[in-house]
Amino acid sequence: MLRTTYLHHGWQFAEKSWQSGNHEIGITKTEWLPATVPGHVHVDLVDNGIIGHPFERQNEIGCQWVDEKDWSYRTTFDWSPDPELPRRLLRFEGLDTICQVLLNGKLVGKTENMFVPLEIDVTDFLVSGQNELQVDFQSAVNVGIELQRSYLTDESLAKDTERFVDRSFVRKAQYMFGWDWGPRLVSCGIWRPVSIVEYQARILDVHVAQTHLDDGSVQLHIKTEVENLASDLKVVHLLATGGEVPEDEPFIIDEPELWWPNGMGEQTGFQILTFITSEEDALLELDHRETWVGLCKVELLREVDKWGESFEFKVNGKNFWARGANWIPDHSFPSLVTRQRYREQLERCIDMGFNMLRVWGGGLYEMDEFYEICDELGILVWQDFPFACAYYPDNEHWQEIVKAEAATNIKRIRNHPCLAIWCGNNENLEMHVNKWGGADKHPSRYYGENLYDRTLPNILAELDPHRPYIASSPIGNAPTDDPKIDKYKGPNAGRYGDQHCWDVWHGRGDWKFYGESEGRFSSEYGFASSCCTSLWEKTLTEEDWSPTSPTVRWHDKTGKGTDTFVGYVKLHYPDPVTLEDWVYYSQLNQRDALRFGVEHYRRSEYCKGSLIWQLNDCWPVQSWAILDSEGNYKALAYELRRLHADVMLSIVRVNDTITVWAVNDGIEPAEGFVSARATNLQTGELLGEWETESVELAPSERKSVLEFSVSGLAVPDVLISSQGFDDATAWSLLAEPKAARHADPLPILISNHEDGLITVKIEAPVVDLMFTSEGSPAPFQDNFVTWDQPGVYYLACESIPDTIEARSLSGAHVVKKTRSPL
Ligand code: BMA
Repeated sequence: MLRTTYLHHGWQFAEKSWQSGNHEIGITKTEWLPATVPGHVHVDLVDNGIIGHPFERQNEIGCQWVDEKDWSYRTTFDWSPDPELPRRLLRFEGLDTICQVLLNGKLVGKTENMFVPLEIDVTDFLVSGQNELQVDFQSAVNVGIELQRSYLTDESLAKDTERFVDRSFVRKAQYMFGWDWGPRLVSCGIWRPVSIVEYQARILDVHVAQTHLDDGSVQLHIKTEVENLASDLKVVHLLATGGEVPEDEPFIIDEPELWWPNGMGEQTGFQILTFITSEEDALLELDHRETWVGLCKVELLREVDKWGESFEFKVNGKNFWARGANWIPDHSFPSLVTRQRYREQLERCIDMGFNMLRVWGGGLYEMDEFYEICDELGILVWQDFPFACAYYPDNEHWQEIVKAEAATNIKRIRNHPCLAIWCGNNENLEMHVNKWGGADKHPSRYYGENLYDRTLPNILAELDPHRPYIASSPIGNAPTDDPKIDKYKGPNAGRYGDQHCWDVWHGRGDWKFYGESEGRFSSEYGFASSCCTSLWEKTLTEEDWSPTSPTVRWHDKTGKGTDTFVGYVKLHYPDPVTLEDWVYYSQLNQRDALRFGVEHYRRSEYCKGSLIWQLNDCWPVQSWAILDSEGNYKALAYELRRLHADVMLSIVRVNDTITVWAVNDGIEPAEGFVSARATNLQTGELLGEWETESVELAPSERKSVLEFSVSGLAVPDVLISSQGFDDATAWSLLAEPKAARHADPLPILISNHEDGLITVKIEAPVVDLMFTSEGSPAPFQDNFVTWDQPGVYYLACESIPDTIEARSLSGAHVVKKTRSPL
């Protein structure tokens, strides 16, 4: 049986120039110090007390030197030969990035690609007894600069060619070089497991290809790649439920149970176990692999129609409204993302009603665990290839590199039913067409095009031919002369293909401009806010505790100065004086922005999906993320459950007229009544009430169901709320939150109602009542709640924390806990 022995013990690391006696005194000398593998050099430097944690205060600046140095890692391990297992590999699942590997002092391998495992045949290099293993990393920054220089020279391009940057020349997660939400921590390290693999024969790949036939049946075709399969050995595939299935011979599953994304059905699947065994002895097992198969077919419709060009997904023959967000790498040092962390993050996505995530091109091909959990939970994955916001070298040499990288990762991911679509890159086409930063310094051609238009589609045609592929996002074939198209140009134009709507935030600013987006599928749009207070507590010291302190500003990479960022919030909310104000108001403004945006897209007759920028953060920062880097819910996260529900209500106000819309993006029709009421914000007094007749909504139907006038009502005093169907709700103030006249912040009584439920008693209406416990969102099912009547309310909760703080738009509330029933 194949044996894997992990080599994760006894590692040490040191700065390389020190070993050769060339160190710069006072800056770079470190001795051989204990290291963690898998890991990253910054983490080892923190653990050894050499640098402060780069996430804290402004330590990021102080550790930039780390990336300009070369680093070595070494360990020893004992090994003795096993004649039953004559083949011996040293397998690195991931090396970050440019390095050479020495075994017992001999150079045995090299790599320059973080995304591809390195396997080295060490049969001739291992010695019986103690072995010495060393990995020498070269600075990715220095190598990138050198490669960039020579490539630009060879191509006769100017040194300062726009967006043809050093990172384009290193096959390493691009966000590590710094992004507009992430620190620049380029780093290096043995970032994935390392092992000695010993075997006689082994399985390299199992591909379970699916063809969905018109009669509803599914044809499966299993093909296995093996190494060293002697003539007396064979490959066998068994269903976990019993029975054998053939190798390289198509077979049909009649009446299959299909795999569906969240909200459309079950995530059904089955396990196929593949063995290398012997012709004579069926119990002999030389290697095995498990493949989880879910039967699912995703299509992407991009058809010319009366509005322009569609962009709509279909799963198992059914059109659906895609809802979710963009996933960035979940940590600045991706070796630290555990299976548990993936699970927590992805379960949060389900809680927020997602059915799709886009793995963005400035990051990674994620680890197997990510796709496994997406399979299990029903989250479709839009997978970008890792190229973003830059030109890339694309001559034959680079085409070969990208081909090999893509092939490895396509094979690794393609069996997952969650995988919906491949995309060549993030925004590179749009960058080239719209000449970001000004036309003069752009190269005349679209460098990288060979990769996205030739290398990637060719290798996909070979290895994963049935999955949709787009060459870039955004993409769309808008005519250049249609005056009706929104202000975006080229691939980002409205009404043609998907859109990244950055007119809001980067362009004209305020979120009201979402109302002008004509996206057929909004694959990126977002509004930034602060992380939660408890995360600031881990990041700042007392002197930093203000919304405009240099450290708080450092943890904002959005490219907007304080005045603009705070200004966006102040358009709607009061002046944030304290950091706590800033957390609260900026998160509410983000919530309002995406409420407005998601509702706009869901009311649209032609938009078929929304992927918010961005789900997560890789460090403590103010960004567009829905969850801060500790996974804390920002205000928007709670609201997304409502915004992503199949049946959603949306309140639209134009002058004195209120229209309530109802939208059904579920697979079942909906029927019910919709009502609305206007109440006084200070007292809860009823000012008006309206109701529909019974309303029917077919799947995919959206329409206005109720219209009424609020003329004569005192705008600052009014809250409009609406409810309908089973449990759809919506609310809106008539005034801007900063201009509304709220009740005074009266004390709030909280009592334990029964296990898992608390009662909350309020004496006056509350708007956006936020419960926290020591700065983190309180462990209540709902938060940022709005209740338009004084009274007693129930909240599901995991536990009642010892301390509870509460604030609403009225101000801070005194919270009194009582044991008596309310
Ligand atoms: C788009 C993304 C990211 C970026 C975001 C916010 O360009 O693809 O590159 O972080 O907008 O600016």
